[in-house]
Amino acid sequence: MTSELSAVAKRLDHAIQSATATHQLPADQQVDAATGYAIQAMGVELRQQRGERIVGVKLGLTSRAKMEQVGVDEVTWGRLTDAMRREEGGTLVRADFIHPRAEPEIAFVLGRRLTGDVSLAEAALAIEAVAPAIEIIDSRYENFKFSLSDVVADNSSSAAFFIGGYARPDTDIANLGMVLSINRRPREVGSSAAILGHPLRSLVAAARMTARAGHVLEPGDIVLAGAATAAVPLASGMQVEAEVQNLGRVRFDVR
Ligand code: 0L1
Ligand code: MG
Repeated sequence: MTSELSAVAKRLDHAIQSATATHQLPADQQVDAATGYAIQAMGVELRQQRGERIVGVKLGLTSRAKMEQVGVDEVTWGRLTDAMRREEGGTLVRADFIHPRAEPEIAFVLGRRLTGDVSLAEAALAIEAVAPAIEIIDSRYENFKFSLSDVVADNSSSAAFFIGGYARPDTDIANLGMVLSINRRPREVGSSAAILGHPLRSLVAAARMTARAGHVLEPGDIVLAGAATAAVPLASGMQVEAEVQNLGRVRFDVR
């Protein structure tokens, strides 16, 4: 069984490295979500063997708009590595990805360890800074089609991320306007309240869900809280910008 899971992890890792889509697990070989997370851990281990370092986690499918876009209705999480982080204002090379999409998010940076069942107040106290962010998702599956366990195995589609300037940890993030613009025109508009009702709930969920897999959120870790809107497919030549009210902007160009 372990060797079969490891083969799936290797196949997904090859899809990442070669920027070519692969197939979902066939219907009669589908696994449960816990097994999906085991495959995810094996895949991230392959990245670590190449020298990548885990720098945080992302929460996925935290808004109704996102769940409807892909037809999966459970919150998921994935691991972020240093190699996935891109410089704010920089360039994303389209050819490095299969069918990338961008989505506007809020990022937390932790100032202290956060793990297990924590309250909203404990989560708030663990935040060192908040920032506007863009996550690049790039399902490794053909046609962006997957089940819950497929997407979990695929590190919740995470491919890259950009983080803007940091704001104070006590910034009110309950209901901030979030706009994703392409070539300076708004394409997706939402509110941070669409992220589980309040982005802080994502942090609580991150502490709880990661602990279940034995993963602890440490000081300095980044937590991407999830998108407020549907994700936008990217093409070469696009200028992409996310603006989060009171937090500021983050942008990049697609080459
Ligand atoms: O970050 C996200 O919400 C994406 C989670 C996985 C589903 C997708 O690929 O859209
Ligand atoms: Mg996301």
